[in-house]
Amino acid sequence: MLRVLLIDPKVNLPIDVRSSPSLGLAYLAAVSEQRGDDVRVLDMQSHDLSLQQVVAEHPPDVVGITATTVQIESAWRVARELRQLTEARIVLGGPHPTVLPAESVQRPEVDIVVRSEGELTWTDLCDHLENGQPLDELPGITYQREGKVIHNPDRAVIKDVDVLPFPAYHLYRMDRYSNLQPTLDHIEGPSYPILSSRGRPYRCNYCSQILPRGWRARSPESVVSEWRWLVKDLGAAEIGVLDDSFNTDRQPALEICDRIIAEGLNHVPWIMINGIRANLADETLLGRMREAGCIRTAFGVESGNQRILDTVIHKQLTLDQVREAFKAAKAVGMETIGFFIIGLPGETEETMEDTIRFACELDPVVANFSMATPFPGTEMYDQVLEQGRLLVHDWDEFAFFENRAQFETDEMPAELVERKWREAYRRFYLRPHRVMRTLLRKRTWIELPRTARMAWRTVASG
Ligand code: B12
Repeated sequence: MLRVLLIDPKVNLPIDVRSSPSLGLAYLAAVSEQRGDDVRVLDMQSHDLSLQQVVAEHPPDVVGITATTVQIESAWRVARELRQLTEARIVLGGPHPTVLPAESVQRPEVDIVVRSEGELTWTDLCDHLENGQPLDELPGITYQREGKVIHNPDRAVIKDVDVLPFPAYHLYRMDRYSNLQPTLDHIEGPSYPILSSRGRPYRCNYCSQILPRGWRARSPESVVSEWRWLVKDLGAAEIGVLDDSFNTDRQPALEICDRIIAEGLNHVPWIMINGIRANLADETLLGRMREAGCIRTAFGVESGNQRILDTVIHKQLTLDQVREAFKAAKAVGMETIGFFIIGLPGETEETMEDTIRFACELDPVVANFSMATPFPGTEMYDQVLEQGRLLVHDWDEFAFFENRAQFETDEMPAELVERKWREAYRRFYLRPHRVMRTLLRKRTWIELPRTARMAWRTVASG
């Protein structure tokens, strides 16, 4: 038994990231408890406890810190502070350290990086640390030995994801979270995330992927038993499906919906947070999802220009398929969210214009325009280093809802991308029927001060 502390460091972003607990850490906490460890989770986003307080109450043997790119500097700060407070081994994991493990282990405040999927490596690592075994045979980690960075071989992914325990939400203060999409809904009661599959069969050039290509679905029985637990035992008032590709295979997706309906769990609303594949979203599937309680789905549209979709981001999607999917979702009474990217490498003013027009044509409830962000480890990152100029230098700035373009090329200056991005928001949201629709949503009034602040930031920065 080890005393384990798992930390989700703070990140400064204009969006609300206190929506729900980090699923990755909740899974790690669950497997650690299964191993017999005494686990504590600290979500620095939503808890105001100091590290001193937590370490004093729960002196850890090992600390695990999660980090995306925009969170990594904060993760290092936390690790530095912990170094002063405890002798515990400090381990980093998550999207950023997975792609740049050496960068973290070369820092004196970090001992080990766990790369990619974490559950098996984490429990194996805890076994090794507890028994004082050497780390050289342990797959999936990077560490330093005698001043040299050692990358042990990769660990194979978990083939049967059904074997994992349910995430350890009892270690979270659920009252500290808002609901999953607080600008759209006001839901009394806790919101929980769920993951029905891991990975994705497609590989778009902008997408940060830490798992090898491939898609592993849980069985519908396993997914629905977790769903039942969330609704009946934990009192979920809302569920957010976080899959990268929920509808890669429509048969299990349909079966999940059928079981939710058959068990009468469909009174609890759920939303697809991360987008489903538009080319696989027909009216039958969407209708069944709606019947099972899904009130809203996102689609990763990215661009309104077919050349950009085909040759730049390899999206394997046609604009007509996207049109059909939005039509089908609206036909079954589901709300839609569209994710769009402005300023992809190779874009021109015309292609960005196509994206703005396409967003207006599709007319989702929410259009999310992000400026293209080249995350390390992606094809886009390499492309930008080769053909363009990176304009941001701190990892803190790799967030795509800021007002600044993060790179430019000779053909696509930052000023143009920033102008089209602001234009996208103005033109999408300031259409008269949009303004009416926004005003008619009950939630709008509760959110008005915050929305006004965001809108002012966008417009004033022009
Ligand atoms: C849901 C989600 C969100 C939610 C988070 C809700 C929440 N409370 O968790 C919201 C909407 C708030 C969000 C926000 C953002 N997100 Co987000 N999000 C996701 C999404 C779709 C799922 C995350 C998830 O739960 N995965 C499932 C769990 C099981 O996997 P995991 O988190 O990776 O954890 C596993 C491993 O990474 C590892 N691991 C993780 N941490 C640790 C720590 C230790 C110690 C160890 C040993 C192992 C380990 O083990 C875990 C279990 O296997 C991912 C895409 C994806 N498929 O992962 C993007 C993703 C994580 N998000 C991304 C981004 C960019 C953002 C934003 C920065 C967007 C922005 N505004 O600019 C923000 C900031 C988030 C932040 N905290 O820094 C990127 C990160 C890329 C990068 N290199 O940084 C991803 C990968 C999407 C992508 N493909 O590009 N996001």
